[in-house]
Amino acid sequence: MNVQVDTPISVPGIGKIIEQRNNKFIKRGFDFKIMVVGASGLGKTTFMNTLFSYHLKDVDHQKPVLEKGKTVEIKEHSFEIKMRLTIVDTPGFGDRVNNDQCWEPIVNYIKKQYEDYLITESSVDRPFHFADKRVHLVLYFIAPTGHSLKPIDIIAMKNISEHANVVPIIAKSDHLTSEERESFKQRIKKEMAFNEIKLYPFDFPNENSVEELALNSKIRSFIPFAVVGSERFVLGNGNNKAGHGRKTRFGIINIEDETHCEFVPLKSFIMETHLQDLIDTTSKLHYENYRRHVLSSEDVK
Ligand SMILES: Nc1nc2c(ncn2[C@@H]2O[C@H](COP(=O)(O)OP(=O)(O)OP(=O)(O)O)[C@@H](O)[C@H]2O)c(=O)[nH]1
Ligand SMILES: [Mg+2]
Repeated sequence: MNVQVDTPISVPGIGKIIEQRNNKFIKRGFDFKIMVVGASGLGKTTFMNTLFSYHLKDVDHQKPVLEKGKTVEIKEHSFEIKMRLTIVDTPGFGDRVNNDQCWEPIVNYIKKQYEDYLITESSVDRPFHFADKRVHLVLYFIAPTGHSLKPIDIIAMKNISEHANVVPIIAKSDHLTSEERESFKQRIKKEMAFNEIKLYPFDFPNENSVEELALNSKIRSFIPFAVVGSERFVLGNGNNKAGHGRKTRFGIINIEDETHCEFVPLKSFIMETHLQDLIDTTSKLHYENYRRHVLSSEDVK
């Protein structure tokens, strides 16, 4: 993978900072684990295939990265592309009779990775380098209803965000007009603030530079990112370039065209501008909270 800083999320002076940060990081080699969560059939698997096809297709030009069709179990798929990338695909919410606690297997999975990490880290003969299997980013898929968040989304995001970096996205945003998309975004933002859902990115004013804080607030202006996924290549017409896209009755949606959806800024955010910060925040904030909680409850025993 080539981590070049050609970000559409531009903030003056940020390019050099990210480049230096990422270069150091890549030399060391690192693990990155991304998980997709949300209601059934919202395009989670398709979106991962879209996002990573650019990096992984070279291995096999034909096959999508993840198996197409309904996802029926939490499943890890690992790849070596300078970073050790793991995608965790999960079955959609809403498939079970009782969906009240549907976020629980997700939280259990995240905590299990912390538990394993803590055991390895605390062992007497711990290896100098060991695999980091913690989840660094949870992309939470919201249905493009245009109305408001569903109660299940609020409770799921609230619970998951206590343990990991959560970034919500509006799935299948080709179902919304530009106006609907904008007002839906604003409503979701308000509902998330009202419900005190702690979303990534987090500001650490003592550690972050002015540029990094400006970049975080730019990212917040996008959240929830409105995206479209596609495993297919479409030919361009008129002003459209060829690229990943969807052919609809009304024309072609090119997912890399920023007037169509926010795939490009989201890709840049995950793979370039915030890659290292996602890993650091997992370690310094979420894992640390877990560790403190576990060790302090052991003290009590
Ligand atoms: N219109 C539209 N359709 C999409 C989009 N992304 C995926 N789809 C279609 O939606 C259907 C479901 O896609 P999946 O990727 O299997 O959805 P999923 O969320 O992984 O589904 P589960 O694993 O069952 O939860 C497929 O027919 C996709 O082609 C999108 O952005 N827009
Ligand atoms: Mg799936």
